[in-house]
Amino acid sequence: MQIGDLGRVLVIIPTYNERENIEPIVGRVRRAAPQVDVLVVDDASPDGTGALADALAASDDQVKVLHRTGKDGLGAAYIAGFRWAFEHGYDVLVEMDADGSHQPEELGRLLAALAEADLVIGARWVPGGEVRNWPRSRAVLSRGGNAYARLMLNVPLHDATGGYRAYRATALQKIGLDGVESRGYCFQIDLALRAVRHGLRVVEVPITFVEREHGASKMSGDIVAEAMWQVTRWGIAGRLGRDNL
Ligand SMILES: Nc1nc2c(ncn2[C@@H]2O[C@H](COP(=O)(O)OP(=O)(O)O)[C@@H](O)[C@H]2O)c(=O)[nH]1
Ligand SMILES: [Mg+2]
Repeated sequence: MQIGDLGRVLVIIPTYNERENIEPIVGRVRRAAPQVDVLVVDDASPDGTGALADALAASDDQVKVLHRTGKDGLGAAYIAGFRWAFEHGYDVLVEMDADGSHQPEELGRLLAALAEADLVIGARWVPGGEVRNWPRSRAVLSRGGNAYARLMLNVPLHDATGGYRAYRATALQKIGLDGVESRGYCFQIDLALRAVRHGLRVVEVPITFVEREHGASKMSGDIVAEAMWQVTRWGIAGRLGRDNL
């Protein structure tokens, strides 16, 4: 559905074992932004999240579900969701976690900022941004990771790992998704870097990130290692003038 001049907006929610969260999050999006459609991208969650999403879709035309065959990482799930959105003619693609960390009530502010941008990142580590209920270790990891990415990649961003975002479809088409190989959370850094390198307008808007109350985080050592390794690689390639992102 149309929002102002932005066109048709789709909120993409990737899920893996989010049984307790899926209904509340979809409900909150539908209430906070009734014009916006929702696509749940489920990686065959063993806990039955996919079936719950199907039930929501059955009673609401504005909710859709994309089922994938197995757990394949956040980046891969988003790319599948983006391609679905292109096929279905959406103009704005929003990334949102299922666990309530990204508050649907803040979506209006992200979309408003998109009037003057190609990519809006909901940012925690900017003035006005906030994180609730994170252990100190997780905050240190996120701040440290962002500081490292900013330094290595020379991008003017404070939350390149942030996953609450709004993209113009044209921006993603310009970036091109075919060469994106990041599977885990470094997907977010990857796309932010590509957006900056392509000369797109990237804007950070402060958000309040609220740690999940139900279910478990899928963050792992492998995901952190992939991100560290990739940022280092891109950083060195960039300094040598060889990052063809
Ligand atoms: N489809 C899909 N979703 C995933 C995968 N890994 C994580 N997610 C979802 O991505 C979002 C963020 O993951 P979460 O575990 O909350 O990470 P954290 O917030 O960094 O601790 C949640 O909605 C997860 O269900 C995956 O491999 N496939
Ligand atoms: Mg989370």
